Amino acid sequence: MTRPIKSIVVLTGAGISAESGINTFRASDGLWENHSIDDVATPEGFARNPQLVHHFYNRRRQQLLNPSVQPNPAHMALARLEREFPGNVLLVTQNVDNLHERAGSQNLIHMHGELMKMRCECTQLIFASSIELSFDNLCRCCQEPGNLRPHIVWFGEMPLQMHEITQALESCDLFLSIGTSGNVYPAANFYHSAKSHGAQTVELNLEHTHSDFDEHIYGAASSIVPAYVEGLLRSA
Ligand code: BV8
Repeated sequence: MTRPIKSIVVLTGAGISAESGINTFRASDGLWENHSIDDVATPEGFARNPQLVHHFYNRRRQQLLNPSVQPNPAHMALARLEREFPGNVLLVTQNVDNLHERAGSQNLIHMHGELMKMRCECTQLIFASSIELSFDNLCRCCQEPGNLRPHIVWFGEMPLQMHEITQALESCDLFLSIGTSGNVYPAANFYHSAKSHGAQTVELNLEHTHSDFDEHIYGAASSIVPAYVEGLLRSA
């Protein structure tokens, strides 16, 4: 007997933004723009060659700002779920794009950071990022070059707001995983935490992953997510 649904946690990954034209992490076989993950998505890589890493994120920022990249019906459906569901909906995304907020989602945690923000390594102050960030940019706090980095969680760094996420996973009644391969931790363990605290767990993805969710719904996010949200709202 499943308990009534009063609280929902949704985890999204790169697959929800694929139909908006943003490459997924896996489809590049762990290579982005022909760069190895170690070179462009680790603190060691940034220390070795900050200009290479700034160039890598500048290109992804430019892509995100292309007018052809817009929220798709899956992003819109999750914003509708937050607006219309008679309970709490927390959206945790692994994605660093801003498509969820542009679709209207507000109760949103970017656990891997945000492409459109930069951070001073001395003061930890966060600023809206200019499109082109380079080693020479001065941070507004220290007024010195060389302190700014993308506000991105790299491999080997602690994801953001893990305390809030853990609390939500332990108290939710329904956990939805959308468009993620479950290859990156600790996000890949979230369903297990929710399930062990009695939540129903549903995976909505293009292909099967290795996790034993209670329910699997396969297909393209822009069609399966709106349909699933419609059903959830009708039965609420
Ligand atoms: C940490 C920012 C500890 C960068 C990213 C346990 C075991 C093994 C390894 C580890 C472990 N614990 C920690 C690790 C190390 C590491 C890790 O998990 N490595 C992996 C590769 C094995 N984890 C970390 O380092 C994390 N930190 O654990 O810190 C710690 C503790 C104390 C103190 C300090 C530290 C930090 C990880 C964060 C890395 N940063 N992003 C950037 O984006 O530039 S991760 C990166 O991968 C992206 O954020 C991406 O979103 C994310 C996950 O990938 P997915 O979103 O799942 O994307 P993917 O392409 O893989 O899958 C897409 C899916 O969508 C597919 O299934 C596909 O079928 C589907 N799909 C495609 N199209 C559609 C679709 N579905 C529906 N519709 C479609 N149209």
